[in-house]
Amino acid sequence: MDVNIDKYLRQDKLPHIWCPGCGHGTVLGSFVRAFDQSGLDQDKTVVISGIGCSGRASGYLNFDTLHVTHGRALTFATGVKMANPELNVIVMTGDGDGAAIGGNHLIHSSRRNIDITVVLFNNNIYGMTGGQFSPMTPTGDTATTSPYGNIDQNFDLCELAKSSGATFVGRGASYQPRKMIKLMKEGLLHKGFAFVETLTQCPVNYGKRNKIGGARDMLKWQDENLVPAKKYEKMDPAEREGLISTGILHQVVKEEYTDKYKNVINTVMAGESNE
Ligand SMILES: Cc1ncc(C[n+]2csc(CCOP(=O)(O)OP(=O)(O)O)c2C)c(N)n1
Ligand code: SF4
Repeated sequence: MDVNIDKYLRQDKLPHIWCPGCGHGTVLGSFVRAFDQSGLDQDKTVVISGIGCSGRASGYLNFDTLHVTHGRALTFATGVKMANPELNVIVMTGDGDGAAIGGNHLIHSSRRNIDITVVLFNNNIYGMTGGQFSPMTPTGDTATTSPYGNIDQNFDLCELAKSSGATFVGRGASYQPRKMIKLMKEGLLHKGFAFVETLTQCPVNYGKRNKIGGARDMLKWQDENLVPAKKYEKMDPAEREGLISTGILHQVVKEEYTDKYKNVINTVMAGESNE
């Protein structure tokens, strides 16, 4: 059963600025459906984004939203969650916003296991500023800042979040919106730091430049290279070459940060001392 998404979108902010064929709309559409299925209260939810094509997502969403400085969505989100732990706090970020300038915040938010859900739009490039390489641009790929091929090694962001302490880690893709909705719903309902990477195509600044083609070819590429996590785990390393695992990649229960902080406040209020 589909959902009427109108109540989740600010109609006066439409039409959106995303290019025809961009995958960002699919990620946003998946998010509102996941949110609807989660049963969370729209009026007790804050969505925060940085700057970038991905950062526009908060502007289109009919929630309490903050559109903040480039790379700092997680720092603002941490402040909101610490000020009122009862709120559902969601961050929408790009691979440049969240993994380059904001990469440090991603590591430390994971480490704290603070109860925030991150949706990271990974289009392998800086879309909004015209196609500079990001930490997610694969080695050898072309960008305006790497006309002879990117010499950096790209991250596996899910591995980074997991090893930093995130307690929910998953990867979805614009080719598989139904799976992405399910994944995002699980991430929203998880208590602790939930990191959801979404693979989204930027045909304008990444696909064409790297000879993958337009939106259709980029989705076909996803179709040919995505593997469900359970199947991926059973494959030997040589078979995995070039393939990308999707679905829930990691989920554990661990004490959440604002709960720990509440304990500190209670200790202080009770006049107890550790000294
Ligand atoms: C402090 C600062 N540095 C750089 C910029 C310029 N800038 C705006 S958006 C952006 C990159 C956005 O890329 P990404 O986060 O991958 O999102 P996309 O546009 O690809 O969705 C940059 C570098 C800025 N606004 N502020
Ligand atoms: S530049 Fe790329 S990421 Fe930005 S709206 Fe266009 S297709 Fe999407």
